[in-house]
Amino acid sequence: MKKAWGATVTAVAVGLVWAAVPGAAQAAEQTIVPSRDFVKTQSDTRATGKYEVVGSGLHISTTGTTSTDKVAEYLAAGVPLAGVGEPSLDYTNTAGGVPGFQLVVDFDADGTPDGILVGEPASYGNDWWVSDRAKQFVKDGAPSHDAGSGSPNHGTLDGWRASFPNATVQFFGFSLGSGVKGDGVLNAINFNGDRYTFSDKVPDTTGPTLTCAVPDPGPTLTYGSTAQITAAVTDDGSGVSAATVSAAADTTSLGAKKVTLSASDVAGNSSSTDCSYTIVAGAPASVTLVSGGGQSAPVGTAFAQPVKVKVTDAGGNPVAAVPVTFSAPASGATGTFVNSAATTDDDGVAAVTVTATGSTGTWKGAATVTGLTPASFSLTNTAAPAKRADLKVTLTGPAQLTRGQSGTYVLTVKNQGPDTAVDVLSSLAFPCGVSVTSTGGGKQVGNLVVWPTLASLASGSSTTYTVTVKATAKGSWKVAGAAASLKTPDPALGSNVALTALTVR
Ligand SMILES: [Ca+2]
Ligand SMILES: [Ca+2]
Ligand SMILES: [Ca+2]
Repeated sequence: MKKAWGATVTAVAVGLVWAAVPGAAQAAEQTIVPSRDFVKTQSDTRATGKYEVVGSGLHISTTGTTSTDKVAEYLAAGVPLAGVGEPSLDYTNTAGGVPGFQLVVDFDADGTPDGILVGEPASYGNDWWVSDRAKQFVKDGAPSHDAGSGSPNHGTLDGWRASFPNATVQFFGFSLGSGVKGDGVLNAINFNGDRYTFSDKVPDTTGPTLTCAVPDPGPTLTYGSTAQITAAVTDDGSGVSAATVSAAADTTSLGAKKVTLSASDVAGNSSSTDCSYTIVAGAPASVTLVSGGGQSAPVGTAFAQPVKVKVTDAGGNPVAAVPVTFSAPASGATGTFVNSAATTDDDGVAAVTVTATGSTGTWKGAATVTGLTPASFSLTNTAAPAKRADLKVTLTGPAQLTRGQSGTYVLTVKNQGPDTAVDVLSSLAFPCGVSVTSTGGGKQVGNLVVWPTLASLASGSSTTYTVTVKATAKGSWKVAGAAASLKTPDPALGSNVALTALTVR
């Protein structure tokens, strides 16, 4: 035995996970997969020894009688020696020697193996012996030291259990050799109440892997289209029963969706995954007027509400990001658009602001989407209301002058709106008791000063004229200032004249 028993049990015990280890009370059929379950750190199969799974058995053989003729393999146990019963090998011998049962035992329960109990019923019945390499306390504590067994230190398992009540079996297995030529089939190992047969296949206990054929969060599929959501199926165990699985996509409504796809492997394990996809609106199928038709607006002004049209697909779903071109008649009653090339929003709506232009009357505009019948809308241009400008005149000047004295008058004309006053004519009339000495740019006709027509006076603006006079005759007089637009009606003419009194002494 070349193995170091000091190898820690915990490191290798995980190599074999029993499907069900309820204890000897519930004996079970177990399967050993050598490639998975034989504990590699314990293996002592040498160069000219070999094993292979044949059916549910393990064919073992050695080719000669040298030291390399040995087949010895172990499985993790970790159970009390007290409970393992009478382990045995179910072996069909073809030729030569037969294997013995091997129990790697931690006799003092300190976690470290101390020796191997060997059972060779063909030679010694139910007598189990330990080799000379076992620890001294094991050999000393052997139930019997009588001759006639495999070594001087031996006994029945019950005897060993009585001597070492806390002993634990860390590994169990079999050994043929070394130096023994043999050939046969190990049909089964009976241990701890269970019967272990062999298989060269690791049992497949996990379902296949499904990979959605489309990445998260999924592809976009068109409303109303026919589409399959698929998943690729792989299984590195028993293999898949179908390479792909699929389900029809639900394209009857918009939005994010998912479908659960399931698949099975050959061993019957199944698994599933959620495949996500998103349904979006289809191609534009119609453009219709939403609002804004039927409005009226004076020529030159914007219609109060924008004209809105909606683009939908065949299912009536709004289609976003569709270019819409608005158009109006080239002449006559028509309109202009703030931006005639619009694009639908997420609600499928494109809107445009329209200004009435050209002549009065009802006209028809169109919203056009390539390939679709345009949506039309009617708008009415009404006559622009007359302009109005309320001019207000104020006049300042001296209330008294003595003969020979000069005075200054300031005429202020203010446009109180709302529109621009066009062609504003202003004048200032003086009594005969004064003579005009400076007209402030105006033209004098007798004692009347008239200024050149002012082309326009914007709403809120004002203009002033300054005239100087000299008193020439005693008396009480009035000075009158006036202004009027020759083109723009004034709704309050009373404010267009201003008078101020003058006494000359
Ligand atoms: Ca020990
Ligand atoms: Ca599988
Ligand atoms: Ca006025």
